[in-house]
Amino acid sequence: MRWKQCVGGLVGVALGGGGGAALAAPAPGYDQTAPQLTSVQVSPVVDVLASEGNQVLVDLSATDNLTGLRSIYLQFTGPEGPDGYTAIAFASRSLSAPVASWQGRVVWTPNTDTVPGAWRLTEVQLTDLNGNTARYDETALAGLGSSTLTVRNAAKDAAAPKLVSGLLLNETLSQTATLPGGYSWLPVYIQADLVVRDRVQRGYIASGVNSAELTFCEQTALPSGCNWYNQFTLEGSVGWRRTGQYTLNTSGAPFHDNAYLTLGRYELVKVMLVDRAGNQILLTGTSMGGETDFSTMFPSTTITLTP
Ligand SMILES: [Ca+2]
Ligand SMILES: [Ca+2]
Repeated sequence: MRWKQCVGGLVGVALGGGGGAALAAPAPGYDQTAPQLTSVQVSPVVDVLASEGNQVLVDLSATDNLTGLRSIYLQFTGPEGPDGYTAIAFASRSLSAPVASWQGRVVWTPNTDTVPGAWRLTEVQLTDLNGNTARYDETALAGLGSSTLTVRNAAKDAAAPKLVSGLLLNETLSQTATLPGGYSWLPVYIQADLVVRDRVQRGYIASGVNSAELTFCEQTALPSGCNWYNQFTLEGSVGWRRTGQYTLNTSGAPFHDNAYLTLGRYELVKVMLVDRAGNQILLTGTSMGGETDFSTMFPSTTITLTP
């Protein structure tokens, strides 16, 4: 077994035959040298909604000593997406015949799901017909031309939904209530409607509201104003794509889900909204030290649990 160091630090391995016996040396003149990148140029701006200029064009020049350049692989790194992960994209090209000297183009086509913002070409790999691979990182690429670009994508939803208003459909719930006509063990639900807005732009279905969660907690004299041992939530999801303004129904069964709940007055303290692109916003009520005054959006913000 023979280890060899390729350009850019990638380690490759060449295996000989012989079932573990001493390996034969490569034939004289055997190509063990990876291709070399001599220049790189990335188109600086791409707009995914443009009819022209919606592709990232990467112009490259490379050479190889003997067997010839066979394939090119590119990796792009973008901004952090709404899911909290850094966006990554790839492009590659195989040449129909290996060449000793090559000038050409590799294309990456971002789409309406691509995270907009500043992107970088962070890796180029060149492989010759013998499998020797040269790997160029971001630092090496910066010395060979241009490697940064901007992706414009007005179709990508990067904004969290907005809460317009809300209405608590029940303001009291009795511990001994039963569902009319139902078995005694069936839960009795509390419901709230939320009017929520999520964007539409340029005729594209951007994202749309996906789900909401309301948290109520028992009012206490604690400094936080909230007894977190006594809380319940109402939840709702849209189930299909709805953009623009939409009334979302949420519900929960306080006594069924939390048998330990004490009776008394519970205050709406948090609203979480999530859209289909994963953007989310957590609104915290002023009673909890937050910035959202739910009393300006809801006619009433309390639910009372009674005997
Ligand atoms: Ca070579
Ligand atoms: Ca949105």
